[in-house]
Amino acid sequence: MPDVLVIGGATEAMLARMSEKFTVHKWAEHDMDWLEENAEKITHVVTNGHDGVRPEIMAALPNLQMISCYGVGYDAIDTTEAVRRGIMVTHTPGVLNDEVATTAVMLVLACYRELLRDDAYVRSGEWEKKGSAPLTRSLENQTIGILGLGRIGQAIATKLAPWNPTTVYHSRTKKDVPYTYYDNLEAMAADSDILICITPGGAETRKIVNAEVLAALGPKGTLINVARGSVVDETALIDALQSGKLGWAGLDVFEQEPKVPQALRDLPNTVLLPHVGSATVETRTAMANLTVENLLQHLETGTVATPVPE
Ligand code: NAP
Ligand code: 8YV
Repeated sequence: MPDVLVIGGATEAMLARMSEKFTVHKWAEHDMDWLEENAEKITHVVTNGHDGVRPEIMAALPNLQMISCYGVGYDAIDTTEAVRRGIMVTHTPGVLNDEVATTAVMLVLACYRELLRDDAYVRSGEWEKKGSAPLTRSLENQTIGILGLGRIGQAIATKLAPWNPTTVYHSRTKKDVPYTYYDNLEAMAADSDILICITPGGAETRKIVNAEVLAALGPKGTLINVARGSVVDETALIDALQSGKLGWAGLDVFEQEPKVPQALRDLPNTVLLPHVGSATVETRTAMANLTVENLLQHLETGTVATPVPE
């Protein structure tokens, strides 16, 4: 049987299906010494969007043919090197659009309607002592700027439509959609009440949401990040939230996951999630199935269902 190296969190169901066709090695149980001894036989890698494949691991595998990523974002995999070496890389586009969009909507609502503050108000007994909680903001008729109107960005726009927004977007290219296109992110932020980040991570989008973009979004503005932590300048974000230059932030992703700066945790105007955009049983099962199907199809036919565009 061929050998697959599993990096990161594959589910038991994934491991069981892979084991029918592969000898499975879990990276968590090994180290670089083991890898040197066993490198030649490993032809396939399964990983996730967070762990990717570290450059030294990819370099150590001379016969690597394929990397199957359990997630749509693959910024933690060096695709330039994969292309150079003829290594096929696959990911899981499409099957998680609705779930990640739901997470974005949940963060928007939690910020606008102060879900965490009001939940704490009930639990702490303040409601009984002080009476009604302070009023919140309505999500009706807001201008929503989407940074990255791809598969998930379009699902977010659709899911927010019942709140009657003016939807605008910035991406590299203009799309055939009924939303206004901005070729300048700062200009879009200035016109938006909510800025939702849903681009890929990586060098091209690194810190594109910078201090200027956050200032343009403004004291009444809300930043939502369900993309990658690298897309937002986290230091500038903390400064903007602390100083009141930015109103609220709902974040599913961070620069150094799972480390989240204490300053973000201390702020009352943040809602923080542990990178769970796609993390429901149903959606993770669909992602897991596609990850394993790509792996098995590559083994059996040399083709795959969902390669990365590169
Ligand atoms: P997609 O269909 O490829 O869409 C990506 C969008 O980003 C496209 O509209 C693209 O613009 C735009 N974009 C790329 N580079 C840009 C740049 N430099 N400036 C402005 N816009 C840029 O991808 P998707 O399936 O929607 O997924 C998007 C990302 O969401 C993933 O890569 C991943 O990082 C993140 N994600 C997060 C979670 C989570 O758990 N929080 C879950 C899933 C995905 P063009 O169309 O013009 O090229
Ligand atoms: C996963 C993601 O959390 O698909 C992505 O890009 O960020 C998430 O769906 C990630 O792949 C880890 O499994």
